[in-house]
Amino acid sequence: MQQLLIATNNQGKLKEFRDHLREFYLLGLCNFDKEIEEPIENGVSFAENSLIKAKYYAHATSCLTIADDSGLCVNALDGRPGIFSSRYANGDYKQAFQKLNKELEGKEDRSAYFQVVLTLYNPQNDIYKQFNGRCDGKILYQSCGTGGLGYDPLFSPHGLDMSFGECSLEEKNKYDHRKKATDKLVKYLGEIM
Ligand code: ITT
Repeated sequence: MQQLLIATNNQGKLKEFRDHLREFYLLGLCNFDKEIEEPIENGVSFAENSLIKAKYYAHATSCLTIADDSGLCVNALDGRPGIFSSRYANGDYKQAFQKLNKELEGKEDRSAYFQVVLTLYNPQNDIYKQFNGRCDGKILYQSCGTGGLGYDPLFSPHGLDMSFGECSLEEKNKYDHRKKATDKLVKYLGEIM
């Protein structure tokens, strides 16, 4: 069974990856005895930050590694918070939802999308490959549900009449950006292995 390191400190993401990659033997950062310091994400795009994380953790662990960089892009805010989604919330999503709704006050366009770039990195030869996923939808006026991760209770994808925070993981997977990207990754691994 192919072993893969899922390099994230976000437990919600890790849970989703575990669901998407059931046919692989997955390691998390918690499987390593020594604590690995986090890399500095100073890229200017999802692709750059995703590569920074994957390369860093692949070399720190010598494992074939998957990392992602993802975020919520709001069209009326010129794509913000985007790559700063995690920092925009700073661990307090209740406050982030209020901040986002305040910024959207008076704006008719509430369309938004989740974007992810996933990087598979091989530390033996420094070869990597990236996979994209996107999920379009809208920002709700109030937080709905408590499930999912991050901005899920404030986001409803096109075609679903509820927020990601209200639906099951199985339902979220029908629309999810990370699921779309991991499906491409699984197809790629199937072709090369
Ligand atoms: P790692 O870097 O350790 O993976 P992180 O949470 O800092 O963890 P990112 O830098 O990729 O990860 O930040 C992505 C943020 O975007 C994340 O913290 C959430 O706030 C948000 N996000 C990404 N995917 C999401 C999803 O499916 N549902 C809700 N929010 C999501």
